[in-house]
Amino acid sequence: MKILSGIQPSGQLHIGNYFGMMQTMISNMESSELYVFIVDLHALTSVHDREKLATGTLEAAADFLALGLDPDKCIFWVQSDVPEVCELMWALSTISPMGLLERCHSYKDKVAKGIAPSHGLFSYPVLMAADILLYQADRVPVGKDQKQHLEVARDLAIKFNNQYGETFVVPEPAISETTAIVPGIDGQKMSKSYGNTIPIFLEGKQLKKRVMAIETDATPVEMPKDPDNCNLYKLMQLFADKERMEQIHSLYVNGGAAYGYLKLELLDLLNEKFGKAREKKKEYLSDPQMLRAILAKGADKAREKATVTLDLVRDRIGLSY
Ligand code: AQP
Repeated sequence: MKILSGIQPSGQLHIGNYFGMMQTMISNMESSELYVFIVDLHALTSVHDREKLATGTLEAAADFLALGLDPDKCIFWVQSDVPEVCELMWALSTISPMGLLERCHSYKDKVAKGIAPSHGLFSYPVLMAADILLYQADRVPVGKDQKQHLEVARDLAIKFNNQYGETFVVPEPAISETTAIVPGIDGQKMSKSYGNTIPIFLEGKQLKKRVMAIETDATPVEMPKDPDNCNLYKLMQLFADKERMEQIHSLYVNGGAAYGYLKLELLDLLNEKFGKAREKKKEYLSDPQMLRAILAKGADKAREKATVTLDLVRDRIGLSY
């Protein structure tokens, strides 16, 4: 089984990225043929600062490795190091119905949030389809926000196969119900571009400030509260064990849940979960040459796979003469 997923180096990676995708990818390392990549070409749709993109790419790589990804047990690379993906994107663009792309809500959401409405942002789902189809992935673990983009990839694979003959594996999304949409500190989807994240690698006072800023309502401590409508409760669920969550649930429904106290508990749980990884990340970042070497080796492996698919595609569509 080939499992593939990518992450944008468009800002500090956050616990939504971790629970929505990174954790699943790392846990699949032993049992699958795993493809993990840093999608810097996608990040170009929102990051136009050279330094930010270049640094963000190395940082995202360090994040993944520090969290436990073993580059010897997967193919781990940077998207732009395998430019074959751009050629496949073009081929797919020529069969992508405008209506299909116009229905994608992520484009509209991002424009509404102030990201410039470029052609690149609009055609993001076609590049994502190329990412997936180039490596013939069977499954793609993503958060719920990417479900529609996965459907575009499936539609394009089916359309291409029908038009030119069996070529692509039709990929399946893998979305965990419990972590499908991790809320940000303001209750919207946690998102780098919304400024509402809890970054995985934030620490000390800055992390405390962010956790204490989680928005909650003004219900007094002793009054019952609705856990299903509480942002803090949803975040606690990601970290606390089952027994503690039962106690917290009872405090919510019967009264007695103190938001300030729970936030401090969440802070402890965050430090416990990510403390070691933070130290490891510093080690990786202290040796950027080693990071680059790991990524270059991964790109070589990825390109070998990409070339096989692209040769087949070129032949199917008439680009080999
Ligand atoms: N809040 C979230 N809950 C669950 N999963 C999430 N993901 C992102 N946010 C959440 C999943 O993380 C993976 C990598 O995402 P990405 O960085 O490539 O792009 P994104 O989904 O657009 O993430 P952001 O933080 O919202 O980035 P910006 O603001 O730059 O667009 C994906 O599988 C995603 O589903």
